Amino acid sequence: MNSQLSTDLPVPTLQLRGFDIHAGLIPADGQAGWVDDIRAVVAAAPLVVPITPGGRAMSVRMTAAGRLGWVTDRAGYRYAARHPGGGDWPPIPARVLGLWHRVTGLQRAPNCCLINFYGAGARMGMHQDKDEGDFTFPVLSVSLGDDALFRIGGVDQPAPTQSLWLKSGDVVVMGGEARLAFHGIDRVRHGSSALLPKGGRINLTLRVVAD
Ligand code: MD6
Ligand code: FE
Repeated sequence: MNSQLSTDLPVPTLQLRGFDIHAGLIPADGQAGWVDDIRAVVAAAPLVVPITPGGRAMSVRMTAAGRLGWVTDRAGYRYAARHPGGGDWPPIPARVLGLWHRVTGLQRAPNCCLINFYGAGARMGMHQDKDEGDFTFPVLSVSLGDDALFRIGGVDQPAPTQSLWLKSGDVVVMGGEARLAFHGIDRVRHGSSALLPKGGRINLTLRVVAD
C-alpha cells in the first residue's frame, strides 16, 4: 500500500498549508477533451441538486464516476454504490485515472471521482472531506472552467485561513497533514473562462474510499 510508481512526480508550483498546488498542470489545449469525458459521465449519471441533512439545497450540482459516489440527502452524507436516480455510476475516465497516477505516484486507483458543477452564484462552504473511512490516501482536485476563490484553513476550524484563485487546468493535492484540513469555495467568477460555452466551473475530486 502507498507504494510509489515513479520518482519523477510533477513538482508543485506552490505549497500552502500542506496543500500542493499544480497551477496549469492540464494544458489549455487538452481541456476540451476533459470536458468531453465529463459530459459523457453526466449523460449516464445526471447532475443532481444535493440536499444537506438539514434539508437545504446546495448551490452546486453534483454527480460522480467510479464504484462509489458521494451523496447527501435528509438521511445524511455518505458514499453510495448507486446514483440517487438509480443505476451504477459510470467508470472513471481513463485520462482522469492517468492524472491521478501521474501526480500522486500511487499504484492504488481512486474508486470515486466526485463531480461538482458551479453555475452562476454557486459556492461551497468550508468543510472537511472525512467520509472516506481511510485518510492515508490524498484527495486530488481538478479545476476546469471559471476561476474560483479557494479558501484553505487548518484541521481545526478556528485556524486562520488563506485564499487563492484556482484557474482552469489547476490541480490540487490534499494529503498528509492537510488531508483533514477545512477548505471551501467562496465564489466563482462566472464567465471568466471560455472553456464552457455558457460559463461555469467543473471541479473533480478523486478519492480512495474504504470498501
Ligand atoms: C472545489 N474542492 O474546488 C471544491 N476537496 O470546488 C474541494 O472540496 C476539495 O479542492 C478535497 C480536496 C481538494 C479540493
Ligand atoms: Fe472537499
